[in-house]
Amino acid sequence: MKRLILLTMILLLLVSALAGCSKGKETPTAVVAEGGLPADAMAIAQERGLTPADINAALKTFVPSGKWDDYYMFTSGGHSGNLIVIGIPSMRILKNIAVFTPEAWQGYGIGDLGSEAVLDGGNVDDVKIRMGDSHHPALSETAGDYDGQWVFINDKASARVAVIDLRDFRTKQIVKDPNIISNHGSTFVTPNTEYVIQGTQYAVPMGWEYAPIENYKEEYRAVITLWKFDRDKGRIIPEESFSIEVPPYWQDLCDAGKLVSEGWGFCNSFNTELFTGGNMQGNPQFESGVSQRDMDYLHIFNWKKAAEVIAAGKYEEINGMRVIRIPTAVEEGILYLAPEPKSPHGVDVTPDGKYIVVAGKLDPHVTVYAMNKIEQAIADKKWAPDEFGVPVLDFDSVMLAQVELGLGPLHTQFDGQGNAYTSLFLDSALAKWKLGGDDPAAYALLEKTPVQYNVGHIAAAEGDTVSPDGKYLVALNKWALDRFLPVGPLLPQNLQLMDITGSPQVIYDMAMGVGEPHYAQIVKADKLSPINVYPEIGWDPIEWKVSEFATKAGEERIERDGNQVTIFSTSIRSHLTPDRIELKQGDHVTWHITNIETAHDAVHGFQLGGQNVSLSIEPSATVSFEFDANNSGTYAYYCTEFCSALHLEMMGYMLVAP
Ligand code: K7E
Ligand code: CUA
Repeated sequence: MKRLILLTMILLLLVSALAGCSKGKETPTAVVAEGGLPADAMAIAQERGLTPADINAALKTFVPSGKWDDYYMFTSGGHSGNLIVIGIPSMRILKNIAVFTPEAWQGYGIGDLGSEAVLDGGNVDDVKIRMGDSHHPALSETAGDYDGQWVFINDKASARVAVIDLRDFRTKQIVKDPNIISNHGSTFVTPNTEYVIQGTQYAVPMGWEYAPIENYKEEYRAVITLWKFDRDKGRIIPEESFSIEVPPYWQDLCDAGKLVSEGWGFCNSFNTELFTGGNMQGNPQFESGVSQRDMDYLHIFNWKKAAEVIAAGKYEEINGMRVIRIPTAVEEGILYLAPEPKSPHGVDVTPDGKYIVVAGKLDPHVTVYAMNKIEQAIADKKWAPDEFGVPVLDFDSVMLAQVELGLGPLHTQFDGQGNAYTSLFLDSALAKWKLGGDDPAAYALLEKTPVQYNVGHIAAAEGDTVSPDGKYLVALNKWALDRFLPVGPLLPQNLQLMDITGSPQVIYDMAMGVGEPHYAQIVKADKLSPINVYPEIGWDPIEWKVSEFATKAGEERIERDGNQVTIFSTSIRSHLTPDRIELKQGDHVTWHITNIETAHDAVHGFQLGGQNVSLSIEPSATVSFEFDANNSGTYAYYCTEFCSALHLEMMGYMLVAP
């Protein structure tokens, strides 16, 4: 065993030395050549009980101090309502981007008026929603490839979609679908980010109006919404967006077609039984009530045609959203269904856009549909209507292949080398299988790799593009059990990094104690070009222009108009100006702070004791907040980022006279 370890070490060091040759001066080459095998390496491996496989994994994932990762992974934070940025292969958390839930470090939704306005965009009726259940991030694409400019994510709980700008990794917009109360098949972008796709989860009457549950079939509906994205504005434009009404099946995941299937979108569904619960009224539980039929329906929709139908005015405006009703969608050839085995969960389009892979939770197979077969079946009118008049395409005419993988197949990813990978929730395994093109007999299961445990989504490097990278895949596991030091009954998630260059192998377990990741996307790091400092002093990060409240050094002031007080402040290492604020009880205060620094990383934070305010004032940004000085007293405000040796002195007094 010892000799095996030693041999592996030498081999690996040689390999890494050789690999280093091409990279120029600061490579391990010199170190290894001059010093040979580090004398203590063996001892360390022995002392820590590392196997050759462990050493291998360590060398593959270790990113030395000061070096950067090769990929960014954007993973949903689930019911933390956030989006988490992780470096691959190190699996270091780089940022937890606040999206649907306020977060104090980023000064998001805790006083800052810019982010409060973003959050207010997602309010439901008169309820200020300050949480979310984020599921599926989608990076913006150009020609079916991630372009590194924007990322979108949905909130399942309240049917909302957020826009995050990758110049500064901040949430810029939240929109609320006016007709549904929960979504799930979102977000997925069309190949040039013309639209952000959002599908309903649980059907409700349009606008979630009240209607007796007995009227489910007649009154409850779902929609597939195509949110129009304007790249120049960096915003979703609700007035240019539209929905396609669909039957009240519970739509689940969606994906956009690409290349040969560009213009089409796909969403699967369950509860085609139209079951409505009632376990206290003697009915079965939901879980069995929605799983009675052998087949549910894959929804196949043509968003390009739908956009033309909208332009031709064939829609109804419902709660401010243009909606193509079911009969119009059928008449115009926008909407079709295809049977899919038992309660499917994931639907994923292959990189070439030719095949659509559906995985059924209660069926051990993945089912592969071919786009050319779908188009042929539509042309040949091989269909029969469902009970809502939507054409259901003949299963055998559109289905190309079924591959038995194991128990609980959920989600599928691709490596760009002809292989597909599907998560097996019940088996706690990753199945690697071969895509067979147009030949059904060529599809085959290759191997299964255990993961720990109960894997949900998986994400492969550049996995949803027209040209996946292969190399890495991350298993986003739902259970962690015994994998980490115990931290009480609420456990971290286990994100497992896998090397998929050969036989898939787990090379890193990452505990993520932030929120349940559902889906993630992994993008080449060099595709992003984030800024270090906002472009001009006084920048409004949300409006992306100089704020009208920008304050220059020397222009700091306190203005009073009756009981309306406006404060124009600046921050610079190591003082806040003004550092003394005199108020009267009952004043309404609007306070603008400009960070007049342009230095990289010279962030100042701001908290005001006794008020619910936490700001992050990044270099050159202007941030505003307001409050009522209802209580007299003496308060301290200070910078919360340890920005300099004299950071503790970066404070001020706010006096509120009775
Ligand atoms: Cu958790 Cu895509 Cu919402 Cu599957 S979803 S696991
Ligand atoms: Cu600014 Cu501490």
